[in-house]
Amino acid sequence: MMKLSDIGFDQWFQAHVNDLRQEGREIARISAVDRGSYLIKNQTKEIPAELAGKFYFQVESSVDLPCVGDWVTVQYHSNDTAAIIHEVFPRKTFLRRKSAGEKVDFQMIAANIDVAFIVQSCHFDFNVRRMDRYLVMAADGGVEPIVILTKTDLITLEELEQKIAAIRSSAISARVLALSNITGIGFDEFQQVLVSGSTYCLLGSSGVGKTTLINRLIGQDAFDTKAVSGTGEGIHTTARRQLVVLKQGSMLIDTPGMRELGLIGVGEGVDQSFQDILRLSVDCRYHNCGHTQEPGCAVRAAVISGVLNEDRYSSYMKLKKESEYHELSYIDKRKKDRAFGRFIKSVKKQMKV
Ligand SMILES: Nc1nc2c(ncn2[C@@H]2O[C@H](COP(=O)(O)OP(=O)(O)OP(=O)(O)O)[C@@H](O)[C@H]2O)c(=O)[nH]1
Ligand SMILES: [Mg+2]
Ligand SMILES: [Zn+2]
Repeated sequence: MMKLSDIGFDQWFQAHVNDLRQEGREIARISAVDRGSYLIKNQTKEIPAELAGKFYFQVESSVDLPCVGDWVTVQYHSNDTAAIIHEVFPRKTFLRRKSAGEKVDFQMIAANIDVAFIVQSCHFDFNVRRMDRYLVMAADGGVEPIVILTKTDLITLEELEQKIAAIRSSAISARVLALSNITGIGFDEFQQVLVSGSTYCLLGSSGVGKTTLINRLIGQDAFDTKAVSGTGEGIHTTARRQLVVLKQGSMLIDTPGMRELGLIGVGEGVDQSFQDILRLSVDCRYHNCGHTQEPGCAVRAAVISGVLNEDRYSSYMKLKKESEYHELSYIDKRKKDRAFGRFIKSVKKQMKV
């Protein structure tokens, strides 16, 4: 029989068991999340699970809800064919991004990940600035990143070398693996990275070959993949986040392709999508021009002369404000969290005495 440690439960989590576990509750890991429905995994099986009622009124942020990779306490019912999720263990590491919309919040992608594979296709998808954002995301959650370049069969060796040089020249120090799911070149090196008992997460745009990579590891077409359109744009084939246990003992989480950059980090996403305005702003008189009433503003001038569409200008201003607001509020929130953490620590200390 498998042990919980075979699916990643270690001393770090063990240390929290006494705080969390109550009579009649068992430990399990979230293995799939599809909107509101969950699958959990334990030593013997994978079964559906639901959230305990308290989640619906206690949770303040979506970050407090279980996500794939989380360790939880559960209560089994219906002859152990279903379960209720009660508590979420603290997260050793995590991957998250900013939620879409105006609220200051984050969306969890996966928890308790040892290594994040940042997957980009050599064809169409390759973009070092986007790679940076994923690297920031991994660093934010304490996850080691490894870059994987797929579809090397579609470019020449020389082109591949140029891409790797581009990564290195922008000071990215993460390990870079290149492979083709079609020819299998580079696949052995990728497999050697996988350590039994460790958990990996595949991140990257739609259509880069994340699911194909998993299918290749499993040795069969267990999960759906779909051809990308002529422009190289993916169509979001994978809809849910799912943890797969490989025969050799490591765990791999597949995620749906992420749509756009702006949602990953904080702030810069807007400038990425408004390169035209960014280029215009180079000619603003002041370096820190806000593009509203400042004298010599090249962006305003472009709106007035009709070079820049008024709607595009206002959409840019709106998004810019929103992302700056998010950035500031988030920094505030973090400060408060840290202050609260110190408070809890001091209370605990006093209790020990
Ligand atoms: N030429 C080539 N095609 C590949 C390679 N890897 C994957 N593909 C193809 O790319 C398409 C998309 O692959 P998927 O595995 O569905 O991509 P994904 O990253 O899982 O996409 P989402 O689930 O939408 O996030 C499929 O048609 C694959 O056959 C590769 O190394 N070379
Ligand atoms: Mg997929
Ligand atoms: Zn300006």
